[in-house]
Amino acid sequence: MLEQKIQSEQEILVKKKKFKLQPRKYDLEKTLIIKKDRTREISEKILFTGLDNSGKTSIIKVLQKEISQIAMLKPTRQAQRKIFEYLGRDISEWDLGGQLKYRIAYLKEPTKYFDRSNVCIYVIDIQDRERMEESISYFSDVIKEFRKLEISPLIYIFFHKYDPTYAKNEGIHLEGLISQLKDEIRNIVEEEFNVSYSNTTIYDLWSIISSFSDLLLKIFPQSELLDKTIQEFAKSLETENACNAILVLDSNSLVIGQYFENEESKQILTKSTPYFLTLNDSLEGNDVQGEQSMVIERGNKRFYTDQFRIKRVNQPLFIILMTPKKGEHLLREKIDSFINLLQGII
Ligand SMILES: Nc1nc2c(ncn2[C@@H]2O[C@H](COP(=O)(O)OP(=O)(O)OP(=O)(O)O)[C@@H](O)[C@H]2O)c(=O)[nH]1
Ligand SMILES: [Mg+2]
Repeated sequence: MLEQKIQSEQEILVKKKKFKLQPRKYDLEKTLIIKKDRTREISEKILFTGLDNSGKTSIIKVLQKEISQIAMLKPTRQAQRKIFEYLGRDISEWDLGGQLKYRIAYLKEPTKYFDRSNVCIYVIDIQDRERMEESISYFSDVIKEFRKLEISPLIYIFFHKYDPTYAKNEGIHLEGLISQLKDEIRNIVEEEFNVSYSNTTIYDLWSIISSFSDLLLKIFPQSELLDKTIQEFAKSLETENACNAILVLDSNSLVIGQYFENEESKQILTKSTPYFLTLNDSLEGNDVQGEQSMVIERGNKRFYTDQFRIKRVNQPLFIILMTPKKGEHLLREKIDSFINLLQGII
């Protein structure tokens, strides 16, 4: 049933895609570009921008699993560009150093820095109240450049340095500041841009990984279908195995899909995930699907983990399922058929 439904949705998606990509007959050049792009994969551009010292490079270091380097960071000079792979697609990540001299330079040459951006992550240091006005003013400048370039990238505002102890001590004052900032941002972008907000901190790695994964899933065309598949699979298990949570991650620990029955399950699984990944990495295996699987029981929970490969991606993907311990063991075939479905979509 599930497989059938997913298949028909997949067909619809393929049809939609075909329809969209249908080149006009007389436009030979366009046809060639489309063909080239379909084999080479279109590269997406993600901008990290905001004032100096707001934490942009630190966020990137978390995403690159180079956390130990955060303590030694120096201000970024000009724009630093890196390419990384997400589900077989090349994504270029631009870290725009935020010192005033660089900000002035970017605004002078907007085409060079801002053009063709698919996503703009604007980082605001919420602990630096003295520079709020400056930060909002620069955000407004960046939006103006997007308007001039006639592009409307997805805007992600990271209210950064939302450290657990700071947030606890500041309480409603901090929430007040954030809602005031949201109002100002809404006035600047009006209806033209799609804006999302996240509270992030390097003291909660998940806050960064999940926000970044969320935006990648938005620019990844199959995301809706992928998400549906995971939700449906989780629900199909409910009666027999009562699945509490599922996470599918890539080799950079970025989330490809997720399901959480409730907040408690989310907390348990997201906090324990780094440990499962470390355990998995430290055990040798021959990389055959199923051979890397682990079942771990602790308290009243049971965790199933496995690694699997998909054609377009060089590195293996990782899946973790959490169920109550009291239920029956999950059948291996169920996990295998779920992995097969994912392979079909990704
Ligand atoms: N308390 C706290 N400090 C952070 C956090 N993230 C980064 N920092 C600190 O903020 C400072 C600036 O971080 P960077 O990542 O270099 O800032 P940047 O935005 O890249 O700065 P430029 O490169 O000059 O534009 C460093 O001392 C970091 O350790 C956070 O979540 N909480
Ligand atoms: Mg930097």
